[in-house]
Amino acid sequence: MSDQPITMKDLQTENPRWCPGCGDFGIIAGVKRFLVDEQLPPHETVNISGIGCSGRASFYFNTYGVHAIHGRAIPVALGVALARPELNLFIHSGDGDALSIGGNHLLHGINKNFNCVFVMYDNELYALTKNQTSPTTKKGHKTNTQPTGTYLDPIIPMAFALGIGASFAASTADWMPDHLTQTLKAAYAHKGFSFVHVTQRCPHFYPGNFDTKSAEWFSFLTHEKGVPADKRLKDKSEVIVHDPSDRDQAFKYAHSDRFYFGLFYRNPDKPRYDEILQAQLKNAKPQDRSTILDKFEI
Ligand SMILES: Cc1ncc(C[n+]2csc(CCOP(=O)(O)OP(=O)(O)O)c2C)c(N)n1
Ligand code: SF4
Ligand SMILES: [Mg+2]
Repeated sequence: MSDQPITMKDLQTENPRWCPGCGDFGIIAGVKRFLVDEQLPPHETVNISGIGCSGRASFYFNTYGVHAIHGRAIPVALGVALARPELNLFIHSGDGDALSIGGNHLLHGINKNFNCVFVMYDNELYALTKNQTSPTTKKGHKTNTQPTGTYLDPIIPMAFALGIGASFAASTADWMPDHLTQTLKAAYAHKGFSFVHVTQRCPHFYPGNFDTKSAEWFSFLTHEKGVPADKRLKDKSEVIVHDPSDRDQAFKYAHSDRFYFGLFYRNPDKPRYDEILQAQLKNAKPQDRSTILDKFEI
């Protein structure tokens, strides 16, 4: 601990083992930029990840962290949120990690609404296991598990999050550092489970999936209580004012074929499991263990 301001250098670790041009670099840089902007101390910050290329994220922050098992970052994070609510908690999870093996945990994490920033790295495939179909792979896209083309329409992560009742749901992309950091700022300011979907490039297995040179295929959702449009791209793409309390409209944007980046929805009033439990613990009277257990004697 020192009185010096926290810098990007303080958060650096070994060099990430990701391919050149991987969008994961942009995402962790955005999270680090946010930590520096907010001066969140590394010893009070925890980054928890699942498994995948994206799962390696927790290695690359000089903070506390857990590289959990596949799909299980959320229950590990819930433990941290309950035991150490004062810590700044970030979860990193890929599209496969979050929506396949971890789908069950994601739905309960969203429903429990415990306080964390959940960052979903969506490159629309399983990258670490070498180009396999994931729940977000586009229909018809050829992968190593469905070489004639992916059979089903993809699950839409934003529609899933809104459908489960997310109290905060926003979307951004790895190549928009300004927008990414602003989105994280809004996510962190929200108290509850902040679902942040990040469109992520995987140049190794899916080159050209997202056209980062043009801005015509997406729109920014902005509002005075939302996330401002990206500084660099706002004049090159459509900017729409969207009230983040309007869940019906948020669903319409989520279900559109067009991409929308920004704050879709926020509900500051959704009850929080962690808060409820903390309050109960605070008021609980100590009881003798055998008195409790004896009640269950048959
Ligand atoms: C229990 C378990 N099942 C399967 C795997 C194999 N596995 C490792 S990563 C992965 C998918 C990762 O995809 P995603 O979450 O999209 O991450 P990405 O690599 O694309 O960042 C799978 C199936 C595993 N490690 N553990
Ligand atoms: S395989 Fe794709 S997601 Fe994995 S490190 Fe390489 S570019 Fe990134
Ligand atoms: Mg993936």
